[in-house]
Amino acid sequence: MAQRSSGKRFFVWAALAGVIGGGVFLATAEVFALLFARAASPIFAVGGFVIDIVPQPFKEFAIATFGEYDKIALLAGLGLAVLIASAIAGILQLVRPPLGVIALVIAGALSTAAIVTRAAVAPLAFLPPVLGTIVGSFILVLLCRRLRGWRESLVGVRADEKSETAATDVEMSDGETIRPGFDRRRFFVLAAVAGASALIVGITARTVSMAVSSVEAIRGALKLPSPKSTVPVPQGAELDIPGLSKLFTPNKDFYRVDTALTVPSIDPETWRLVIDGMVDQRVEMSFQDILDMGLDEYAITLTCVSNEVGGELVGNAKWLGVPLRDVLKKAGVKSGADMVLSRSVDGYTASTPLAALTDDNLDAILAVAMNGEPLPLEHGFPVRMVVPGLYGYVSATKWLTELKVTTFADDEAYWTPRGYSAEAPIKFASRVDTPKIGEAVDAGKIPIAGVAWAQSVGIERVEVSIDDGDWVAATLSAPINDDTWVQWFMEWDATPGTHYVAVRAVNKNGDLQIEERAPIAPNGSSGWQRSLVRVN
Ligand SMILES: Nc1nc2c(c(=O)[nH]1)N[C@H]1C(S)=C(S)[C@@H](COP(=O)(O)O)O[C@H]1N2
Ligand SMILES: [Mo]
Repeated sequence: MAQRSSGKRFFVWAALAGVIGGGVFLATAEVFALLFARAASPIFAVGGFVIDIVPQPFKEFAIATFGEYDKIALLAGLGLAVLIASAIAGILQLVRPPLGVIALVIAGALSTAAIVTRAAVAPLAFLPPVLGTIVGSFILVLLCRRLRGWRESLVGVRADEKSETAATDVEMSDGETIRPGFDRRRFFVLAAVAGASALIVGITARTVSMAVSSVEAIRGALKLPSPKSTVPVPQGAELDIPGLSKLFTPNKDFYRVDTALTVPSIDPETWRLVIDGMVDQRVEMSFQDILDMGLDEYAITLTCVSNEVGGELVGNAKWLGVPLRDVLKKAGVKSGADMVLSRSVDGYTASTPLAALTDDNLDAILAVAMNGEPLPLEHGFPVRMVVPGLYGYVSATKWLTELKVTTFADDEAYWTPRGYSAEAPIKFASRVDTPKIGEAVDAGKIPIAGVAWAQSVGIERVEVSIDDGDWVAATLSAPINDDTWVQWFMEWDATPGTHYVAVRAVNKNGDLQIEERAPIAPNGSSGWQRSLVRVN
C-alpha cells in the first residue's frame, strides 16, 4: 500500500518535471526570439498557425463566445494544452525514457515548422525553438534522472527495512551508490531553480518583446510632417557602377553600432528630452515639440571610430531633424560650458564639444527620420543626434533623452574611461568598393570605384595608384554637400597577374589623407587602403 502511494507521488513530481522542462523550453525560446527574431516565439507562432488553419465556422463560434477576448481565450487554451502535454511528457520520461524527450522534440519541431513557414521570417528564426528544445530537454532529462535516483533509493532502503530518511548509503544493483535523500534534495533544488528562472526570464523576455512590437506598430503608424526644405541631389551624384556603394545607404544595410543588448523601445508619446546642466533654464521637450519646430532635411554621412581602413562602419543617409543650436537656445547656454553630455534612455553617454553644436555653419541635428521613414528602432527611435565630422561615439547618441550642458573637466562619457578620446573629429578617408579584395577579376577595361568622406570639410580629390605607380586623380561624383561622402571611379586596363591598388584622398582644406597606419583606439584608424587584386 505504501509502495503504491509513493509510486503515485512520483507521477506528480514527474508531471512537475515535465511542466518545468516545458517552461524552460518556452523561456529559452523567448529569450533567443528577442535577440535574433522577434516573431520566433513558439507559443505565438503556434497560436498564429492555429488561427490560420481553424475552419471559419469555428472562428465565428470563438468570436461569438469570447468576443474581443477570442485571442486571449486561444492563448489560454494553448497554455493549458502545453501544461497538460508537458506534464504527460514528464511522466513518460520517468516511466519510459526517452519518450518524454521525444515528445518535447516533436513539440519543438512542430513549433519550428510553425515559425519558419510564416511569412517574412528572419533567417535565424529557427534558432529560438531549436535552442529551447535543447535546453528544455536537458532540464527534463536531469530532473527525471534525479527523480529516478530518489525513487530507487527508497526501494533500496525499503529492501533494507530502513526508514525513508535513512542517511546510510545503499548499494544499488548496478553498483552505483545511492544516498537516500540526496537525489530528492537535488531534484527539488533543480526544480526550484529551473522553474523560477523559466518564469522570471520567460515573462521578462515576453514583456520586453511585446513593448518592442507595440512601439514598432506606433512607429509604423507615425506620420511625420513634411520638411520645410529638402536636400537637392545634383545630377551625377550617383554613379552607376556594379559593386559601388549606393549614394544613400538603405536603412536595412546601414551599419549598427551600440552597447544596447536589446533595442530600447520608446513610445514617442511619453518620450521627453531634458536640457539641463549649465543652462539659464531647464527645458523639457516632447516629441511633438520637436516636430513643431519644423523639420528640415539633411544629408550627412555617419562614421564609427571602430571603422578600420577599408571598413564598412560608415553610411550615408537623409535625415529629417532640427538644428541642435536651436534646441540649446531654448535653454540658454551659460558661459564656461564647453561640452554637451548627451544621454540615451539606456544610460549610454557621449561627450560633444559645445562649439560643434552651436556653430552656425555646422548642421548638428536632432534627427527623427532616416531615409524617408521614422528612425528605425535600432537607429535610435524616436530621436537621435547626428553631427557631421565627429565620430558616432562622441556625437550620434541614439534613443536620446537628455542633453546636459557641462564641461570636459566635470563630466565623462561612456567610452572615455574605456580607452577612447573624449573628443574625436573624424579622420577623413577613402575606400575601394570594387574590385572586391580577394575576388579575382577578368583582364580588360574595368572600373576601380569607391567612396571617400571628409564630413564638414568636403572631398577635393581622390587619387589612385596602381602597383606603386603615379597617383592618378579619379573622377568624383557630383557631391551633395560637404557632409556626405562622394563616389569616385577610375577606368583601369587590368592585365593578368596580381596588382596593388592604393587610394588616398585630399580634402577641401588641401590636406592629404594620413598615410601612417593607426589602430581604431583611441581616436580612429588612419592609413591609405592598399588592396591586392588578382586579374585572370
Ligand atoms: N544610445 C547609444 N547611442 C549610440 C551608441 C550607443 O552605444 N548607444 N553608439 C554610438 C556609435 S559608437 C556609433 S558609431 C553610432 C552608430 O549609429 P548607427 O547604429 O545608427 O549606425 O551611434 C552612436 N550612438
Ligand atoms: Mo562608433
